[in-house]
Amino acid sequence: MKKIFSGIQPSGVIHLGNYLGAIKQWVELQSQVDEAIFCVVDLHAITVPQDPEALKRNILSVAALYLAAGINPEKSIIFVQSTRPEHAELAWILNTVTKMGELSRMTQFKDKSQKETVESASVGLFDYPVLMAADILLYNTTAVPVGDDQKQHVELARDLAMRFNSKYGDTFVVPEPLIRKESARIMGLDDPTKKMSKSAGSSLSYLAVLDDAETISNKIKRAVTDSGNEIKAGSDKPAITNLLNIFSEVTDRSVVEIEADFEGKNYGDFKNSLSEAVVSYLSPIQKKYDEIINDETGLKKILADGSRRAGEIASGTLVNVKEKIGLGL
Ligand code: ATP
Ligand code: LTN
Repeated sequence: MKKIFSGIQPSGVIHLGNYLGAIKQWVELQSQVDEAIFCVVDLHAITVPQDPEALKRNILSVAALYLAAGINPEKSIIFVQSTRPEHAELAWILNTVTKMGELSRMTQFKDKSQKETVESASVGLFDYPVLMAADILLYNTTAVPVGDDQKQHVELARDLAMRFNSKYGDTFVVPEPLIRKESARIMGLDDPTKKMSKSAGSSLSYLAVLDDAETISNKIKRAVTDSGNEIKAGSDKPAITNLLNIFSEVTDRSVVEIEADFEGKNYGDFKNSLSEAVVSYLSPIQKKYDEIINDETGLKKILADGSRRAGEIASGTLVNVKEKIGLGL
């Protein structure tokens, strides 16, 4: 049985990196597997400060985007993490088999706590990967489709599953990360050495999935380029390589074909075509998104149904886990 689970934090705008690195492959995968579960991980989002009103809006917005992208709620389960108590409960239990040293080595914690200091980072931020392991392990997940930056977290989930199994007997399925090479790491438009990110200092880093045509075209115009003027990918040309990758992803054509089209042309021509390609890729998604977000009752009904279906699986796992450990009466 193939079962996939993945999630995105409702902590701000969803950008093209999230979309191409995660959501795009979810849509393809949902029809190839036995079970697909996509979660809006709001408990993860609060590991850094969030405004309550904005968080509420962002939760619905991320869910609407899953649907607009083509996640089908009849095939897949879509739900909001905090509506299921099993996640926090299993995270607590997994905390007891997790080592401080393991969490100290997580690069996301190191990066994010550096923005403040380790002294003032929340314990939740430190514990973030354990909650993510709980998300994954509750659903007997076999594969976790994510971007490259989450590989280390999925490996921790594997280690915790194996450790628990050897301590208490076979309980958890050991999951694998599932990472698409082509779009594993979309880089920032303003700095091609850093991943495209919503929490980067500048909004020029990312193209948001909901950006309008003018914004997209302006951001692409201002995207940094490399020295020289050839439209060719290469390790010495990180900026143009990234733009070519994006072009390839949104048109489903190979980088080599696109390079051939732009032989002898300049960055200006290339950027104009790229803007058009991104706009025509995103506009049907944006149209669907508008319809879904304007039907809040319908959206909440889908999420309530997803939460109920998720609960049926998660509660079974948790009963089994507690039994193995000897918890309860
Ligand atoms: P932040 O920008 O605050 O670090 P984020 O943009 O990484 O957050 P997440 O909610 O942490 O957003 O990630 C959601 C999914 O998108 C994950 O599967 C992650 O691997 C993927 N992802 C995020 N950024 C990129 C990127 N630049 N390229 C490819 N995939 C990405
Ligand atoms: N940490 C992930 C979001 C996330 C997730 C998960 C992804 C939380 N729980 C479970 C896959 C499976 C991120 O994308 N930053």
